[in-house]
Amino acid sequence: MDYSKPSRPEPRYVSDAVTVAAKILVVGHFAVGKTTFIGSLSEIAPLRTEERMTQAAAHVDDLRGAPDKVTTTVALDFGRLTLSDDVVLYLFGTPGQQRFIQLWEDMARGALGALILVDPVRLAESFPVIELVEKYGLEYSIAVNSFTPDERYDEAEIREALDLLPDTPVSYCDARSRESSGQALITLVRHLLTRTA
Ligand SMILES: Nc1nc2c(ncn2[C@@H]2O[C@H](COP(=O)(O)OP(=O)(O)O)[C@@H](O)[C@H]2O)c(=O)[nH]1
Ligand SMILES: [Mg+2]
Repeated sequence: MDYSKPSRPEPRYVSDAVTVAAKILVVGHFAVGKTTFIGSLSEIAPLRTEERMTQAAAHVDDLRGAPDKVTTTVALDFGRLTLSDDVVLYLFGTPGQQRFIQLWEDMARGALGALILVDPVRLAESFPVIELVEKYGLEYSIAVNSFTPDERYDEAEIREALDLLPDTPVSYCDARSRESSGQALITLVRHLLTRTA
């Protein structure tokens, strides 16, 4: 038994009590932590479609800020999280690279909303992602993935840089932590509930 990992339920099938299933997109630019985030939260072994990056991708995917990254998601990440007795979330991680734009069309269909992961030191890379989410009319919240937890990035500055509406929630998370990622997701779900109520 590996006690270093937080214990989590690993039911293979969704409980019969589940009456609400919601599709949530987890989006963000390259290397912002999408695969890590879904991996932390999913109660089923997350489906990943990672491929080793080739030299050819070095020109396309900007490795600044993630020099150790050796794989990249070529299609999507998929995970599942039972939120309460009757609510289950399906998490779809969508690659942020511009060349995957066609995927968004399919991914956005039927989605309740999107969690946009941002890296506070690479905010400009999030502009095209936010644009896409808005283009598909998805409600969203922002999760600032803190790669350097000791450094506190000012929420007001992030809001201004990303030109967010006052009611767009901003939370801080560490995508490697189930607890922290869960809080960011709950912030999004609360926001979605106020919008659909
Ligand atoms: N320090 C730190 N590293 C992280 C965090 N989230 C992701 N990483 C690392 O950043 C790299 C990119 O993450 P990944 O999930 O593959 O990004 P993706 O391209 O958005 O799917 C990986 O090496 C992760 O282990 C975090 O919150 N803190
Ligand atoms: Mg990925």
